[in-house]
Amino acid sequence: MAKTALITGITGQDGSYLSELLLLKNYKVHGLVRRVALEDKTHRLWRLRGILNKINLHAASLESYASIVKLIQHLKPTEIYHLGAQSYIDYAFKDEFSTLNTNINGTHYLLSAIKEFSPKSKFYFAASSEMYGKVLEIPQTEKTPFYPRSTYGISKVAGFDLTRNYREAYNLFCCNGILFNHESPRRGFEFVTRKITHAVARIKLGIQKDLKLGNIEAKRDWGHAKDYVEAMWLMMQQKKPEDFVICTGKQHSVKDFTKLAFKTAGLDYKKYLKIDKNLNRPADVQTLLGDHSKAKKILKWKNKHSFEMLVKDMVASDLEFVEKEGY
Ligand code: NDP
Ligand code: GDR
Repeated sequence: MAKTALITGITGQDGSYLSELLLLKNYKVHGLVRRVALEDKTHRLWRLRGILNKINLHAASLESYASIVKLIQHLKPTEIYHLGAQSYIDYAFKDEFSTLNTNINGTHYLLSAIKEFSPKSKFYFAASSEMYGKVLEIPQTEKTPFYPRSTYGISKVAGFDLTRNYREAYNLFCCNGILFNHESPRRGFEFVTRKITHAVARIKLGIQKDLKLGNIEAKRDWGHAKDYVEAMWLMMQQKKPEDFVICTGKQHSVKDFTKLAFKTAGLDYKKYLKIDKNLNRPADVQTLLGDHSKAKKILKWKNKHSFEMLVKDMVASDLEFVEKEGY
């Protein structure tokens, strides 16, 4: 019988790639979406447009236990991938309360509903390298203590602990993927990599003059989202639920990304980059670098895309996008 997967956050970057991967593996794919998404498919479901007739979308809310219970009771999915979250860190500083409410309660509601109504469902939680925040060790592994620097990071630590606790207390199959930054042509425009590649394309095509960025010295371990959704699936196929760091083990600064993105389009970043201090965060994460030895050993996972391949993919895609859409 075909496996069934329920994905929260299916409209996002990772949700769309994961859906495509699971469809290739013959899963029946279901997604939890906000009701408004079904009313405005062109804008809100753009990442899913190629597979809309192959997946099932259900209107529900991460803020409503009742709506989650109804869905879990009805579907009793083989696997649940919980990717839905307020994931933008600048916004977490602007609205701490909704970030904490959605991210912590959403995770708790799902776990509680699984325990009560579908204890055989496997559960994946989208934890994050943001949990390491002001890093206490370099590189970061599954054993590195957390020191979050935003309500987003705090909400992910809470989700991580809830997931681990439900695994230990109720013997459920629950695992945490501690994923480092991963990007793609489907990245939201508010995140720095997409902001850069979109601006590069607009500058190249003469519709933007410069690019304003905040902290360009921040360093990240950037991978490609296509590789990272494979790791999520692999975690769910193990005999034993465990937590894994997923990263490339290579680090670059925002400035490095900018330089390479402009160079890929045949431009010199120095002519266009402007620093805007208003874009700095009240508390930023200055450096992140992961160690994926455990994933390599147990999941046999490693990233296929290099940093250079990622930048090239995003710039090429944005040049095509801007040329076609004109914005
Ligand atoms: P996106 O921001 O692209 O997608 C977030 C998803 O969550 C969207 O589908 C969004 O739906 C949904 N969502 C947000 N708020 C709510 C809500 N109140 N109710 C229901 N759904 C909601 O994120 P990514 O795909 O990049 O990331 C997926 C997950 O992985 C997130 O949990 C993120 O925090 C985490 N993560 C991401 C990393 C990365 O580098 N990309 C690294 C580590 C962790 P809608 O379209 O309706 O807004
Ligand atoms: P991050 O990603 O905060 O790491 O969270 P983001 O791309 O937003 O920022 C990365 C770094 O770039 C610096 N920066 C800017 N960032 C943005 N967005 N816009 C700017 O103009 C700008 N200028 C400099 C930031 O200060 C920061 O240091 C992402 C999200 O996907 C989370 O959900 C996920 O958990 C983590 O990655 C891992």
